[in-house]
Amino acid sequence: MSRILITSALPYINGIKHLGNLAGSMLPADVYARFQRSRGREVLFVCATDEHGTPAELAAAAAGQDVVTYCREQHDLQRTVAEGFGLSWDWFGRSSSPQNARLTQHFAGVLEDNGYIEERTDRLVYSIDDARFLPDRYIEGTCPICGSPGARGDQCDSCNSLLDPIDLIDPVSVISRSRNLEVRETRHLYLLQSRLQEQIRAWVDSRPEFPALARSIANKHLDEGLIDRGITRDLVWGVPVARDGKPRAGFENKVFYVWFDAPIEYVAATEEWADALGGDWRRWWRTDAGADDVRYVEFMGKDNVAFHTVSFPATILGSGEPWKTVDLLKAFNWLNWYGGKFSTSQQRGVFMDTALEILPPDAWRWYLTANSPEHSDSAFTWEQLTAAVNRDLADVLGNFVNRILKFNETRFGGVVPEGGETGPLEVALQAQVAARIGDLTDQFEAIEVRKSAQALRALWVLGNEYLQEAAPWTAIKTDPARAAVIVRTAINLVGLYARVSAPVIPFAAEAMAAAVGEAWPPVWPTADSPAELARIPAGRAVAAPPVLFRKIEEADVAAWTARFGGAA
Ligand code: B3M
Ligand code: ZN
Repeated sequence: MSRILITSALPYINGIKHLGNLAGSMLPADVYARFQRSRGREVLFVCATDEHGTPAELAAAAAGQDVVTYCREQHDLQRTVAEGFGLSWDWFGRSSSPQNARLTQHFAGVLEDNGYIEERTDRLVYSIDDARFLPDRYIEGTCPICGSPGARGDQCDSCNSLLDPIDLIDPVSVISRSRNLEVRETRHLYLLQSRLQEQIRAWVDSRPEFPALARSIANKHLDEGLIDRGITRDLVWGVPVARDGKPRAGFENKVFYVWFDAPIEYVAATEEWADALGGDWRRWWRTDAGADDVRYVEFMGKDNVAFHTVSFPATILGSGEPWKTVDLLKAFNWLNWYGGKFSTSQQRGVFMDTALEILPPDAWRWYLTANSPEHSDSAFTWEQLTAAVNRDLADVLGNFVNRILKFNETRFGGVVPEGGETGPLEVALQAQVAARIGDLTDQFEAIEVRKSAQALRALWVLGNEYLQEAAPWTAIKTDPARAAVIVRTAINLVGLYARVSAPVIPFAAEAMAAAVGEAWPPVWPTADSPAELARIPAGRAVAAPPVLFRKIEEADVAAWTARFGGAA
């Protein structure tokens, strides 16, 4: 499989995302995309803002903007911070695109033709004071399943259950806080997931690459029995309920539910990309157009897994059309924030925009990769962040790079020296480098995020160990030719580090590559470590980069704690 399609969960449009969102979908997806590109694979990495539904309407109202303007502005803001973090999407689309409207209406049409959509009369919560129905997040109350207060109409954040607004205990309108609510009848479209139960189970079973977290969430829903879901809402902002340009009678004031059209945007974003840049989107998504040899990998937080293992597959499989489905669904747990969760609604934690005000992107990328909420929840702490930056990046990697390039400047005039033959220390180094590159490659391939970081750090450590043992500062006094071999070898390690570190810390990696004249974008090294450590030839001018990683001081932590909270 030489082509890889990568998507990360589409960030909601309602504001800049927090570091938990970054750590649990966008960042690991980007690391994987960068790794696979450097392996020479054809990669298409798409994302988009998820713009429909009640969260968008509510956030626009809170911002005093019309929803169209709000979404356009927020999309641009999210794009800017994503660029700041180096997220290398091939396309960052919008679920409000015409492509998505067309595709969403198409899927609904064929699903209905195939008997998987029917119109039902619903009994829904209507707010008399607001003169409207209250779908999803327009209503709050006590969770009927776990009893926690503040559950939203569509989902309980405490127990992660998907909810039906009508089941909420003691409900209240989010618009007016009115409790003057009643149940009224209205017509809606239902996706008959119950009829697709066995097909979806067979499909999940046919995905051997699903990691445990994704599989267990899928099986939990399948074992409980799939229920039919309303896929339209009484809202104005969304994909109109229409077919072939004709609005559906009785549905003129309704739109498709945001979770129906959002995953379809993965496809539509690819179409947006093709329309804008002249690619062929079918080649990535239609198995009748070549997508059979695409490997499709999705990244998301665990709260999104049910939608991607049950609801979206219901759409795809129910269509009976030859669509590509996900091969590997990499799900993440939560990054917690000091005794609770990061929270967008409560502005608790550090958000992507403010994060970049206090530290460069690579510091965050490294910390969030090394401490990824991968196989269990992980806790953000300023101490761990400090350790990751100061010890790993500054002391291990940055120090090595600077030390050797500075030494080369003072002793060899900044030109890679020729010297004599490599000796036993270099042979031993080559063997270790080969083993560790092999391990790192395996961990990146397996999308073992934390283990990738460990393997990368293990490679960095080799450089300092080698310098410690080889001691070029001693050799230079007695055996300059020997010192030259050490320096040349260590400079080659810098070049190698630039290439293998690029998926995780692309900015520093590019600075390192530039320092030693390595090509960019980087090419992943082979297992032939003698050759990999002899790429940078004698005679090339190299220069120490400006400080790669500034250390975090105690005063920084004190200032950040005061600004963002989070005391030990
Ligand atoms: N926007 C949920 C979230 O932001 C949602 C993901 C959509 S993926 C198709 O967590
Ligand atoms: Zn609950």
